[in-house]
Amino acid sequence: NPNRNRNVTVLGVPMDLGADRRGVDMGPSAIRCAGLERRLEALGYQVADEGDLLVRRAKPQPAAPETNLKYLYEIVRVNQELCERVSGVAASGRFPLVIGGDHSIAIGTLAGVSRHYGSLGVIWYDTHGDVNTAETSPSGNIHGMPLAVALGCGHPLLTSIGSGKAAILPENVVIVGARSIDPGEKLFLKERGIRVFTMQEIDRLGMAAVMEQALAIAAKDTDGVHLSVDLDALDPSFAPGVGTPVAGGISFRESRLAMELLSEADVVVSAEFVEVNPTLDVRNSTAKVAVELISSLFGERIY
Ligand code: NNH
Ligand code: MN
Ligand code: MN
Ligand code: MN
Repeated sequence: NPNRNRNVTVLGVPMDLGADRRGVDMGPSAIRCAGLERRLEALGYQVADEGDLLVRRAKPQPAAPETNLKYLYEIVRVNQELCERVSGVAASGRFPLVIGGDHSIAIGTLAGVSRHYGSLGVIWYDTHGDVNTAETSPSGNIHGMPLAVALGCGHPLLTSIGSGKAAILPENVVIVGARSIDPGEKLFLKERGIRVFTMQEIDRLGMAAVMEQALAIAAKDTDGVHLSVDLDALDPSFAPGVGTPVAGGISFRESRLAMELLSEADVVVSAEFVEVNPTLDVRNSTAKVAVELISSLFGERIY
């Protein structure tokens, strides 16, 4: 059976303070409604859904003083709690599956998971680089920053979550599906030599070859791989319910293949699926896609 760890703990994080569009806080509910627990149980997993973390519904706040970071303090508070929760799940030997919520929650997930691995690889499946800092961000939205924070760069209140040292190293990180990278992000990624698989490479090489290379990087000399799936990596025709859709994305078939290849590789030790926004969705189709992809990641096969 593809996933060695048969015990999965689901944590929902109804966070929408890191994104510009409200409503992504309903993502965890939509993913549960699409049958997450039932599907994992049908695959033989023991699933413990621990429900949602509390996210305080802040009224629009000005950015934190002397920064442009929107809702910084509540995002810090929630990610500190998420870090402890994820760390507890990993410590108990269970697989942490985090459902969002906007991508700012990856800060807490990675801080928590990385405590338990000397060296953790990351596959960041996203349209965007998410390596902005206060200096480069065009929006001040923290969901555009979590990968930078995990690499140790960003506001000190964010980078000090968890151990206070960087959760991951640039040589163990890959981005898959990129088609919208801000100018400052390009510099950040190039300076650190982070491998970015753009849509062009997925088109030229095919998803199978891209995932093979991505795995070679993320799993090389690491003790495990964290998978971070931003549903906006998929083309908006397959995943319309996201806050920042960008045309020319990954297909559903390619995404399922990617998850199946990850399942076969048997190196993923934690995962998050984020940015499902039911207020922008069509009949919960994006949440359903998330559940299909999670099922493939956990070993579901057509035949
Ligand atoms: N790069 C933009 C920003 O930082 C958009 C980020 N939006 C995302 N990231 N959905 O995955 O504001
Ligand atoms: Mn049950
Ligand atoms: Mn994105
Ligand atoms: Mn993202």
